Order: sequence, then structure tokens, then C-alpha cells
Amino acid sequence: MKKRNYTLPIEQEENIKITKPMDTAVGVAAVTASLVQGYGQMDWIKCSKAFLNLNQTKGFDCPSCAWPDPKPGARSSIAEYCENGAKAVAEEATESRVTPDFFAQHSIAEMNTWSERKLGKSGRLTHPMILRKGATHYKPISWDAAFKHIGKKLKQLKSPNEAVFYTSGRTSNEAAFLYQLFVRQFGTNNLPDCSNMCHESTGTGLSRTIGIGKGTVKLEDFYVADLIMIIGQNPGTNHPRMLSALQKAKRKGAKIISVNPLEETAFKKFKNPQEIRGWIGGGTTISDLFLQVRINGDLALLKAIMCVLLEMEDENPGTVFSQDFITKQTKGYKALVADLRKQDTSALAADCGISLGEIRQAAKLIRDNQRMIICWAMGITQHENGVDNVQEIVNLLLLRGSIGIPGAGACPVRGHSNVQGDRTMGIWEHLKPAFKEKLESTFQFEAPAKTGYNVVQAIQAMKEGKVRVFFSMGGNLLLAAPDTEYTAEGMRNCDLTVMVSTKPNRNHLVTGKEAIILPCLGRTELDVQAAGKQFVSVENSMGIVHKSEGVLTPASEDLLSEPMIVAKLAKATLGKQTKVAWEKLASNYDLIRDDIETCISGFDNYNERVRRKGGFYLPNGPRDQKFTTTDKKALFTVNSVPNNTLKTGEYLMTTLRSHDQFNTTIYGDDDRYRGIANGRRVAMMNESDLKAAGLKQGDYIDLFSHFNGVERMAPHFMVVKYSIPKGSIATYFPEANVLVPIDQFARESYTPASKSVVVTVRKENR
Ligand SMILES: Nc1nc2c(c(=O)[nH]1)N[C@H]1C(S)=C(S)[C@@H](COP(=O)(O)OP(=O)(O)OC[C@H]3O[C@@H](n4cnc5c(=O)[nH]c(N)nc54)[C@H](O)[C@@H]3O)O[C@H]1N2
Ligand SMILES: Nc1nc2c(c(=O)[nH]1)N[C@H]1C(S)=C(S)[C@@H](COP(=O)(O)OP(=O)(O)OC[C@H]3O[C@@H](n4cnc5c(=O)[nH]c(N)nc54)[C@H](O)[C@@H]3O)O[C@H]1N2
Ligand SMILES: [Mo]
Repeated sequence: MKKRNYTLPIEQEENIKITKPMDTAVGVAAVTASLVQGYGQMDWIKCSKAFLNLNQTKGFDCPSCAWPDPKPGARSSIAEYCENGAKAVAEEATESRVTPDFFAQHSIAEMNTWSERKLGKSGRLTHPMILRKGATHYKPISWDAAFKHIGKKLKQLKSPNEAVFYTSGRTSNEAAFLYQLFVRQFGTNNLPDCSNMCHESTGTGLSRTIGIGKGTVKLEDFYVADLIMIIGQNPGTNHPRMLSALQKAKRKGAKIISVNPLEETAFKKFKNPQEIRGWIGGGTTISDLFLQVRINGDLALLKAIMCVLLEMEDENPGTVFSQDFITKQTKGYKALVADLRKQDTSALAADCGISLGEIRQAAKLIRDNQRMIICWAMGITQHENGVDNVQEIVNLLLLRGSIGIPGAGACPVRGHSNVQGDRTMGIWEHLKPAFKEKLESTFQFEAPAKTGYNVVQAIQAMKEGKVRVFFSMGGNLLLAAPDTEYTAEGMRNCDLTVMVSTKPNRNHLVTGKEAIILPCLGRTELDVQAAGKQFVSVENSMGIVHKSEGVLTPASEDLLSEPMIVAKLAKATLGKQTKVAWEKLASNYDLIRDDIETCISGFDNYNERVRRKGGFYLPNGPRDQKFTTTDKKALFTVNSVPNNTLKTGEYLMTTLRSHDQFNTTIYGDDDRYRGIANGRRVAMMNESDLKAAGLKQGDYIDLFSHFNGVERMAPHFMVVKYSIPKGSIATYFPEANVLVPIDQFARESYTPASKSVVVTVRKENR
């Protein structure tokens, strides 16, 4: 059996403190001194300027999550931000700097012993740096030399497919469009992105069933919804501003059902930090029905609910299912009903761990409330059956006709602030024929037709030695990807790895034979080019495109904007091969937007409309019940229930975000709402499992996963007794990523199954 083990360093032994999980989610009202000192080390004046401009019509888009701003077109004058948005801004606006001197003082070997948190806290990168073959330290390099070097390496490849160009979801529309254009002119579709590990299952499932890979609701729908289901999502931590929308919905009478193996604090009570009554009142109870589903029990649960609804429909035909809508607008109803009739509802209930009584309660709420929104995030997408999960959600919406009417629809809640926009701009390993033609006719070149690598395939190709150059537009693939040790080997196999980054991360330390860091402007910073001050644009989780304009003085004079980095790289690499006026485009983003308008539908009058207050909404057929599938109908699908049977001693492990992180950026070591402080190497377990295994809270265990002949190990996790279904374990991402097999991912979408990893545990021998 092959063995893999990678342990993220910690500075010193964690002194983990456990208290009761909190009953009320309450953000921090103002940017308090402690928040600023604790998270961002920025000075007060700068801090106030940043926060006054966050999510304002004239300011910058919050670099944290993709939740939309309230009232597009008339954003409030009070800062619209949340505690975690504040942390994200503070992290970027820090006063600390990682200069050439810093790199001269600290070797790669030394920095590799630092925790991810310490690395990030070192500060903002100020200068392009190169790690030469065999060197122990990064050395400064001029921008020109860096581009020349990367361009030369790219040109030397036997095939353009020996290079991989990754993107993380903070990249703006303008940078993303230029980037994919460069990559395709270079000759490959190897454009994996963080979306592959995130909502790809959503894109795949929704495209097939309703014809668009995006949600169908807008924020205003929340205010007229009668029922909101929140499945596999932790909004209190990851989309805190969503709680204000839920609170408003509740005040207007909506009911909320939450489905989660953990009773997250957000589902209990919420006090709105942005209103005075939030401080004095008792808070709003968010969830009316909490269903503590087993990990990956969602499909069984949804099916069980539909079985009960079918019984109700049989009793009173035409009162439960939206027969008129089903006949006119859908396909596949009969097959779905036939499948439901074959199911044993009690077996489904046992499978998902929810009682028949609660399933009936949920079914009744659904029967009585047609204006139903279903929200979901990573608890749904990151399983082998992630696409099936999404399709099962669509089945439920279609049965009730709860799509394309006000207050109802599908609401996948996106992660990174512009992950949806990047995909709209063509960051994708697939190149659709229509877009290919547009690119070719607009820019006079022949684009590659062959589908490129997604994240999993890219890492596998790197590991197999098929990739020589890895280029990364933001992100931290090493720690975000599954199977950390395997991914690390893939990185080390490359001749050159290049990271466009704002702050140091592990990807700068576990590198190809040579490595280059290209430091870029952040979202919060002024972006002045030859044509004057520039702004960029982003698309939020609900398909609204709006502008984002930085205000802070850049962290260093040597930073380039992401569009300019792409432009200079394209020039250095493509030379006479290209007819694009790269630097002219990167000097005036209006020109990039003009090209986007030519190539991508929905962007008519881009430059004019993006300047309007609140931006504009992209076309979305299903929102108006115009389904854009091949036969113009919404599709019911038959999805089978996954087999989650565990052998004795096995557990199903899910990997979560704590309250103090943004993906691989670790702000601090506390998970305030869950009552976990001072450390991240924890394994949340059910009380009866602990007894059965002879463990108690405070014990340390090693975790193992076995898959396809490989044993993976993650040592030293403190056991925490937690309210979680039997047979389940929850750990934090990225510490537990080493256990996620590279070759276990969602069918069709390739999203790593990081929310259902079969593990065993062993009490630590110390
Ligand atoms: N502050 C902050 N904000 C963020 C991020 C961040 O790291 N920090 N990340 C951003 C990104 S990129 C994304 S994609 C989103 C992620 O947002 P979320 O999807 O909310 O993030 P996760 O912590 O991965 O877990 C989601 C929830 O799924 C539950 N869950 C786990 N397994 C299952 C399951 O099998 N079934 C069900 N029903 N639930 C399950 C977990 O208990 C958890 O409550 O947030 C974005 N916003
Ligand atoms: N086990 C497990 N693994 C997961 C997940 C999970 O739930 N469980 N979630 C997955 C999900 S949903 C996602 S989206 C991925 C995230 O994967 P990534 O997007 O690759 O990771 P991030 O941690 O968001 O990237 C952080 C880095 O981006 C850089 N950065 C920040 N701002 C900017 C900027 O403005 N420009 C540039 N160029 N760089 C910038 C900084 O240097 C920082 O170190 O992880 C996935 N991995
Ligand atoms: Mo994500």
C-alpha cells in the first residue's frame, strides 16, 4: 500500500479551548480596534477609508464572498460589509511588507516551517521575485526579465498543452477575459480554476436540467419568498450578509428549513449588527425546521420528501404538484414519479438519518408554500454524487413549479467574489464553439478546440510529468486541492511555477525547479494606467455585473495590475504571433470591455451600463421560465441514492471552513460560533462514537483515508465532542486536505469529494 502524508506546519503546540457553540450569530457592528489589530495590522485612517468605500457605488467590491449587495442601484450610505468582509479587507490592506530584504533574510526551508497564518501575516508582496534552480532564497528580478524568462520557457515547450494556467475567483472580468484570450492564443484550453473544486457540480447539474449553470433568483426574491431551504451552507461564517436577507424574509413571514450535519449558529438566532434593534432585541430566530442530516444524506432526504409529496398528490391530485407547469414546461416527469414509487420512504429516512415525522413536517411546509427558494453551497457539491444532488434539488423545485416565479427558484450561493464572472469571461477548460468563433473572428487567430485540463486532471498531468509550466492567476492550488502530498509532487515536477499573488502562501514554497512570484494590485487599491484611473467589474452570485474601484494607495510602487501582467506576458510570449494590442488594452480597461461586449452575449453597452448605479443584470432565461436546454424544457432526472455504508471503525469525514479563514488564508485560530478556540487541528465527533472508540474530548488522534490502494495520513487532531450525526467527523480545510483522494470526485463535474471522505482514526501514541 502506497502511503502519503503531508502535515501543515504549526508554530507551536496548539492550546485548543472548547466552549459551547454560540446560540446567536452576530457580526461585529463596527470595525473595532481589536479587529483591525488582530487581523490586518493597518492604521486607523487607512482603515476608515477602506471601510467607507467597501461595497459602495463608487468604491470597491468586497473581496470576500459573492453575496449581492442590497438594493442594486441605490446602495445604502452606511457601509455594507460584514465581519468577515472586514477581515478580508484588513488582510489585503495590511501595513506589513514582504520585500526583497525579507526574502534575503528567510530561506525557503525556513519559511516552509511557518504556519499558513504566519506566512499570510508576513504582509503584501512588493517586488517580482525568482527562485532559481537549486537556490535556497528568492532573489529580486525585474518585471521585464521575469516576463522574458516565462515567455522563453513557454515558447520552448513541445506543445502548448504542457502548460497549465490556473485562476482563482478574485480575478476581475477584465483580467479574466484578457487571460483566457492570451492562453488560447498561446494554444491551449488548460484553464482550470477554483470553480472546478467549488460549484462545478452546480454548473453541470443546472446546465443539464434548466439550461443555464447559474441560479435563477435575485435578492428581491428573498423578500417575497414563503419558504427558504438552506442546504449544505454555513451563511453565518461564509456569507454573513445573507443573514440580513434571511432576517428580512423572516420578518415578512417566510419559513426557513436548514439541512446540515451541524447545527450552525446562523440557523439559530441572528442579531443584525447594522441595526440598532439588533443590539438590544433578542434577535431573530432563523430556522423553523433544522434537519440534522447525515453527511451526504441529502439526496436520500430530498427523495424521501418527494415521496411524501407524491403520497399527498395521490390523495388530492393536482393540489401538490404543479401539473400545468409540469405539462407545459418540463420533460421526464413520468420517469421521476415511477422512480419515486419504487422507493421505500422508511429506508430513505434511515439512510439520511432524519425521522419520518420531520420529513413529513418538511413536506408539509413545501406543499403549503410554492414561493420556495432553495439555497445551497459546498455541502451539496463536494461529493461523488454532487451533480446528482443538484439535479435532485431541481426536481423538487420543478415538481412544485417553484422556479421562474417571484420569490422562488434555485440559489446556489457562490464563493469567491468573482468566481461566477470568471466563468462568464471564458475561464474554463472547455471552449464552446460559439465563443471560439467569436474569439477567432474578433482577434484573428485559430483557437484550440481540444478540451483542456480541469483542476484534478491538471494535477494528475503534473504528477505524471506531462506539465512543464504551471502559471497561477491568484489562489493557492497546493492547499486548496485534494491530496496535498500528491499535489505537492505535481508542483515539484514542473520546470517552472509562476504565481501572481498579493501575499505569500505555501504555493511559493513548494514549487517547480524554478519559481517566480509576480506581485499584483489588490481589489482595494487605486489602479492608475496610461489612460488614467481604472476600475474593474465583477459578477455577483446573482448574475449582476457591477464596477469595483480601488481607493487605497498600492502596497508598493512596483505592483502591476492583473490585466497588465497578462498583457506583458502575452507580448513576451506571443511576439509577432498576435494581432492584439495587449498593452493598449491593459492601459484602458474600457477597451477590454468593448472586446468583451463583442464576444460575450449579455454585455451590450457594457461600458455605459457598468457605470450605472448598481450595474446590470445578465440574461437568465430560466428566471422567466424560458428554459435554455436543447429542447427548451426543464428536465426532471432520476438520481440514485449514494451508498454511504461504512465498515466498523470507519467514519465519513467532511471538511469545513472555520470562522477565521478565507479558504487557505487563515486570519486567526478561532472558530467563534462553534466554540473552538486557539487551534485548527480538531476532529469534531459524535459523543456515542467517542465512547465506542474509547476516546474522549481532548484526546489526540491520527486520521487515515484509504482509497484505490493508497493510505493517506493526517496526524495529530484533537477530538472535540460535537453535535454531529453518528459515524461522522468534521475537520477543517486545508489541514485535512491531505486525506482527500485526488481520484475521488463528483461524476461529470470532477469536483473533489472533500465533503465525504471515508476515514479511520487511531489514538495518538505519545
Ligand atoms: N469568511 C469566509 N467566507 C467565505 C469563504 C471562506 O473561506 N471564509 N469561502 C468562500 C468560498 S470559495 C465558498 S465556495 C463559500 C463556501 O461556503 P460554505 O459552503 O458555507 O462553506 P463550508 O464551510 O465548506 O461548508 C458548508 C456547510 O456544509 C455543511 N456540510 C458538510 N457536509 C455536508 C453534507 O454532506 N450535507 C449537507 N447538507 N451539509 C454538509 C457544513 O456543516 C457547513 O455548514 O464561502 C465563500 N465565503
Ligand atoms: N478540503 C476542502 N478543500 C477545498 C474546499 C473545501 O471545502 N474543502 N473548498 C474548495 C473551494 S470551494 C475553493 S473556491 C478552493 C479555493 O481555492 P483558491 O482560490 O486557489 O484559494 P484561495 O485560498 O482563495 O487563494 C488565496 C490566495 O490568493 C491570493 N490572492 C488574494 N487576493 C488576490 C488578488 O486580488 N489577486 C491575485 N492574483 N491573488 C490574490 C493570495 O496570495 C492568497 O494566498 O478551495 C477548494 N478546496
Ligand atoms: Mo469556493
